[in-house]
Amino acid sequence: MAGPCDPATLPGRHVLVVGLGRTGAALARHLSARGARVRACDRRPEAPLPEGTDPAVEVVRGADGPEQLEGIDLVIPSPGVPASAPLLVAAVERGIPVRSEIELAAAAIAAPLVAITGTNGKSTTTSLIGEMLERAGRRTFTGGNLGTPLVDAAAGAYDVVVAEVSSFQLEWVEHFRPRVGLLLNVTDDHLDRYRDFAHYRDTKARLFAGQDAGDVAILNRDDAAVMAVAPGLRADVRTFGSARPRDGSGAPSRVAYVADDAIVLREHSAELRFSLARTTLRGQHNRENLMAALLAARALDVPPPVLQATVDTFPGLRHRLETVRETGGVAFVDDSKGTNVGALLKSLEGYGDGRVVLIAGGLAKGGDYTVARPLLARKARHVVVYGAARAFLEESWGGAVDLESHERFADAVGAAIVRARPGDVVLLSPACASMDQFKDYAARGDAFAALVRGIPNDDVTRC
Ligand code: UMA
Repeated sequence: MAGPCDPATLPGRHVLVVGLGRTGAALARHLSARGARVRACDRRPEAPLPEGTDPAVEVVRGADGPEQLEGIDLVIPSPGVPASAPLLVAAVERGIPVRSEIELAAAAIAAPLVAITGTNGKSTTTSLIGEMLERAGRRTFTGGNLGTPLVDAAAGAYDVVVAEVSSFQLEWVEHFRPRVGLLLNVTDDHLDRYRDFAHYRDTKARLFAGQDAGDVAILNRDDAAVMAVAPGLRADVRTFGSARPRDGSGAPSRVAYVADDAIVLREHSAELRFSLARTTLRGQHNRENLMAALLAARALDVPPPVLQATVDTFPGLRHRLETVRETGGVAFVDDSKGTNVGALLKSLEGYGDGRVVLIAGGLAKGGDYTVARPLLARKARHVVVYGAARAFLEESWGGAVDLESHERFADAVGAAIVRARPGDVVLLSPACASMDQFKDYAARGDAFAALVRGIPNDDVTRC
């Protein structure tokens, strides 16, 4: 691979890593092990020094401005650092290359790479694909935005590498070339970071920019914003969607669709059927995740019996429509990972009309939340909003649904519990990020679970 991420060019190169979170720590390890001269900076004075950091790494805490560029010839920002950060703007102005962590990682990984992006469903689909490959006996790395930085895969002996990829990670890629790339869906998200929806979608589409004939691109046929990127692709396109494509519709020769209680994969003239009778993954969005994962695993020749076994037994992800308690006829469901309005819509669709008591709120990420009004009016009996976004949510949804507002998360959960009746679902599907009151979405989900596990058994049936 050409370019500044070529592993052969790293020894002696002066690299600046921006951010000392998970990505920064992994980058510092990777780069210093390959002979680069590393400076790692973080705006937080209290940023912890990652364990096992090579003493040769120059660590600067409490500063992430352009002055850090002195003597530097490659910059690798953490995903949380926006392109508008003064340091990155100055690097571009001075002609110092800026590259994403995933670009550096991919340049060092020899195994075939499967990369999954989309607004929602990435983590579930990534985990499903990883599980399918593991079951097929392949040594598999499963990570990326899911939690373990992709660059960590470079140090292991893997047959295949499966990575969840966020739009943030796609901002600074040029040669990133997954053998199999998946774009699951694109709806409003992160509009506090991007100029508009088109900017966000185009950033996601960069997943395919380095692909060529011989690579595979997997797209959602039912999502117009996804299909808009198809004409520019050089890879072999395969699609999934809810309905069987009509003959002569120009659909590719490999497609997935839903038929009765099964997913059908059409591979040229052959058809494979995967029963959905035993899966615990519910809802239309999970059918999409399953179809995408099946297409990806077939692109890597995983045998059908292994795929059916994974469909039958995959338990789903934590904080993603996870039932944390059922008592008094009420189910308490943690969907804390649903941090945008598209995720809320997909989650609501899985429940009966008028049966949901919804808890939503936290930090809104821009975009139009009024799109949820019709579905909320149908599915939700009551909505409790909380946190920094509560006035915005009240404005977006007020009048469409019975709604109350609380500043503190714990009060919002308490209010939802009081409203619940037998047959209801108390659903935490916040449509917002968590960081106004929590470290991350997982901490918010754990807080929800702790609160609802603390309810005495007969307390939710009294209303
Ligand atoms: N920092 C600066 N200057 C800045 C911004 C941040 O110095 O301008 C510092 C912060 O002080 C902090 C560090 O950078 O110390 C944090 O970097 P980071 O926010 O990039 O976080 P990491 O720990 O490196 O985690 C990142 C992803 N985080 C984000 O994209 C915000 C993790 O995804 C990912 O799991 C991890 O890399 C491994 O790949 C999380 C996420 O929320 C789950 N992702 C978003 C999403 O899924 O919607 C995109």
